[in-house]
Amino acid sequence: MLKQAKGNIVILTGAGISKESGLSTFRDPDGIWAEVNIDEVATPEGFSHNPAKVHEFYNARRERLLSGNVLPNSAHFALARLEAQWNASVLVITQNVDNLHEKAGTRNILHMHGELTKARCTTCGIVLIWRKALSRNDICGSCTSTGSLRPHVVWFGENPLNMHKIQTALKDAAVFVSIGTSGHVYPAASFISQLKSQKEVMTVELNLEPSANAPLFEYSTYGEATKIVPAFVHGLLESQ
Ligand code: BV8
Repeated sequence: MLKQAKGNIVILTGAGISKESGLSTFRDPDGIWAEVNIDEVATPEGFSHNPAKVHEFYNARRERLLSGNVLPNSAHFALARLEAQWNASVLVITQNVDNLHEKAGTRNILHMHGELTKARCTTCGIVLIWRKALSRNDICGSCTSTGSLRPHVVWFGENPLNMHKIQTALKDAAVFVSIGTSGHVYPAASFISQLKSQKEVMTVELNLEPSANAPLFEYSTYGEATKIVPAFVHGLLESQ
């Protein structure tokens, strides 16, 4: 399979790639949505109904991410190595709001669901680096309004970020690799069907178990990301 791989690589990642770094996934039995109600913490309605509850949910995740105990794993490092050594472009499109791809060295990355380490002002729209707890008492450093800062995260019913750049990259992709995602959340879950109707694109799923979109992928390997992703990247780099 890897012999034929050449050209631009687009990689979609989900929570599964960060699981072995100690971050929970969403839909696994021990996932986040087993603990909290999606509608209460990951929708604009939930935020307007009880902003303190939503701030608490994201503050706990931000604190965990920045605690020093959550580090990139060998799958994140393998993708950074691929970007550095592949003879065409490598773009990571991540659904994750953690910063582990960047901490592993990935530079060419698009977060489509936002970032835990950023806050956005609902008054002036500015996006700020934010590494501490966020609450209604915080003041926007740009327009000085109080209580208008929210997590810079995309909730259900909100438009994902960077969609124009994502569509452009998908059109130019020669290889599409989906890693650690269950294929339940749109529009990310629709990328594979879009690519199937496009020119020659090699499609690969690397996941712990078959995702909802598994039948649509040409190739697949199942196992833990820290094992199957470095092996896949090694095979790609050896084949070029
Ligand atoms: C939008 C907030 C319009 C950030 C999240 C009906 C049909 C189709 C669509 C819809 C519909 N009804 C509503 C919709 C739209 C909705 C949607 O898709 N709903 C679903 C539930 C049906 N989507 C939206 O609202 C999106 N916006 O559609 O706007 C639009 C459309 C097109 C263009 C422009 C505008 C907004 C979606 C974003 C919502 N925000 N979270 C946060 O708090 O983190 S979603 C949440 O799910 C996270 O962002 C997460 O990234 C995302 C996807 O989850 P996964 O990453 O896949 O995680 P999951 O736990 O599900 O799976 C983990 C996988 O890893 C598993 O397969 C597991 O086996 C594997 N794994 C586990 N361990 C390992 C492993 N793999 C390898 N190694 C391991 N060790």
